[in-house]
Amino acid sequence: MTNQRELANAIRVLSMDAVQQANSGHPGMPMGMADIAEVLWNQFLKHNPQNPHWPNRDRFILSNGHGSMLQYALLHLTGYDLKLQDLKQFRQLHSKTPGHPEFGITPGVETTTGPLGQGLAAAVGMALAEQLLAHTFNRAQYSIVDHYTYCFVGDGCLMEGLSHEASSLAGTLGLHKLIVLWDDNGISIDGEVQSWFSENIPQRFQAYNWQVIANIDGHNPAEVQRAIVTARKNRQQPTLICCKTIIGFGAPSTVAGTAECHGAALGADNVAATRQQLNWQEPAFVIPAEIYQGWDARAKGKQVEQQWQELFNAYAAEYPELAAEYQRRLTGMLPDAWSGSMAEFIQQLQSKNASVATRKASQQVLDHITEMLPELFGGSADLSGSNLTLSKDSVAIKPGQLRGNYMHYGVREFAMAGIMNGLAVYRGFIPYGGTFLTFIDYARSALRMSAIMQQRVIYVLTHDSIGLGEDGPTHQPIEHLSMLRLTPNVSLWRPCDTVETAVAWQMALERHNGPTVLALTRQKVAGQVRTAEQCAAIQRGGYILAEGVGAVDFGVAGAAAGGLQLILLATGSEVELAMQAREVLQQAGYVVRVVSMPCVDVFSAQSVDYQTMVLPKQVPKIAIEAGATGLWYKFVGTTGTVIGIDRYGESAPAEIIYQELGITAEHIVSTAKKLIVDIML
Ligand SMILES: Cc1ncc(C[n+]2csc(CCOP(=O)(O)OP(=O)(O)O)c2C)c(N)n1
Ligand SMILES: [Mg+2]
Repeated sequence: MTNQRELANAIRVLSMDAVQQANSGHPGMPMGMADIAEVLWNQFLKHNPQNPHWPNRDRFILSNGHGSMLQYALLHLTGYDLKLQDLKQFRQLHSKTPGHPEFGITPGVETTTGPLGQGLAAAVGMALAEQLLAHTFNRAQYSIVDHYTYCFVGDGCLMEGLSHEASSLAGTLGLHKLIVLWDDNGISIDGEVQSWFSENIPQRFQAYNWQVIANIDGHNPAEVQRAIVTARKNRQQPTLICCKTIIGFGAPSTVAGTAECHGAALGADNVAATRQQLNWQEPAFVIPAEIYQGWDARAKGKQVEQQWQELFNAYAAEYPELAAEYQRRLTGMLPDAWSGSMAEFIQQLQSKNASVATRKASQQVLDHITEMLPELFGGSADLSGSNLTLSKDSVAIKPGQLRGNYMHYGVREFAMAGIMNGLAVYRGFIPYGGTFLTFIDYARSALRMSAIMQQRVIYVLTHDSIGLGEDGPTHQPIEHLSMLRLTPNVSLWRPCDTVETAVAWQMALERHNGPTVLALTRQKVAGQVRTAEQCAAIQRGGYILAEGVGAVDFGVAGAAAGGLQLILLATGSEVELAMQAREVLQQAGYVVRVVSMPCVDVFSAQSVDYQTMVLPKQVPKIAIEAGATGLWYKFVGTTGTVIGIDRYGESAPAEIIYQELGITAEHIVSTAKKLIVDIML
């Protein structure tokens, strides 16, 4: 029989050897948390290594993701499809063992972690997802959704402000199946943390309404085991287990307990000394059969999944509709009625052609879709009335009442985004959350994680320009639209009216490989007239909204030859200005086309033929957007002009700021005349 320490030592040697082989990585944390991980995984974690997607598995999140070798060792040892060969490829190109755990790359990795604190926020999202699904789908005798979410955090995670935001929400909502284990090793990269991290963590978490189990020796399996038992018994609060550990446990005392072993290979001598100290006989990457046996979780995993499957089959027999809906939710497919209903709705909006703010239009969309899409889970960072994220069918969750489809996140943009990531990777939900566009900066790193993980998270970002008016430069986004467009995998829509807003929502919901930002106006914008063909073309991201009168249609790319003199290219609230300017220019005898481009990334993915039909190369162009100008030169070229804003805004009524910064129809007209004359010269 192997003892628990020997099982844990397998993690230690695999971690130090993989880091040594890569000459890169973090051995200290896996060596320090190995005993805790051994207890959790061998005695508590409910999972099936042969099916990492089994929906009722416990979730395990390594928020201190730099210790990735801990997770890889666990996955390998318990029988996931992660071979020794994969561990030997630690941190190498295209391996299944990247530097930090990455969602979608390694079986068993639930979410990407590495930016400290974000794993904890995602874990809160997953624990919330579990409760929400349980409330929707469980029936008497049938707890088909019933599992724990375990999360490892380091000092760094708890230093990050995000841990405050996320833990505060978890405590307030009483997410009792969330169990967090803190690696209290007193060390971070710069050394001993007492000079920069000295608050009383147990008291801090008690103040959040957590159960705190303090002073656990993280190298004493019996203590850790008892703490987890206590944690699981709590029906009201999440639990923090504070585990005192020694970073690099097992390594020589010159290294263990110091920042030395945080993020560098131990070195051949120290690796050899550690082997001796741990009494580990085998060479690198050799694990004795009895150690594998002690870890192998496949038989038990298969059995627990099978038991659950039997329960689910009985449930499906008694509640066939619920079971089918549960399965639909997990696949992420929209309901059958979806596309027909949306097409009809968009037609109606076009025929009404109302002039409303696009944030209001967005709310109209939500009123139409929320009942139809129970997977929608909305929220706002305390700006529900401004973002207009509440629909007539929204039900806000509250402590003790986790039945609902909306969350008041409070003023916690970062946690909102991090929690939405947790909900999205969990599956069964399409999270959307609102704040002002400018405050996406607070959530930026979590939005980047939605993008890296290609998750369907919808950011409803209102007050999208100086058009918000009096609140002034701190609230007026300038560089944000460009920043978001530059972020890979993010799709950004800046619709100009109700119809484009509805299409933007449709595209966001039907997108399965990344987050979408909806940039919406605070102020009213004019409804635009469209033919059915133009309505359909919105889905291409950019389209001809108004053709130059007098232009002869010579077919694709022939418009320039047909007398078209200028293209005004605009997005969102500036489309209306472009239309006004076109009117004046047409009256003066110029032949001017207006192109509306609500979504640059979708337009850029169209065929070259389509793109050049909409924006023929030879025709001079002016792009107009109330934001940073740089990116628009890609479309207008060196001969074109961009009317935008490359400075901070002002506090004043919106019309006055538009005047002051030259975002007006008059300025477009004068710029256009000058451009046409210059080109003729
Ligand atoms: C947001 C963020 N900032 C900085 C880093 C770089 N970083 C990685 S680990 C670490 C120290 C973390 O300390 P701790 O959690 O105590 O880890 P330990 O040294 O105990 O393993 C830092 C600063 C990061 N990964 N994420
Ligand atoms: Mg530490």
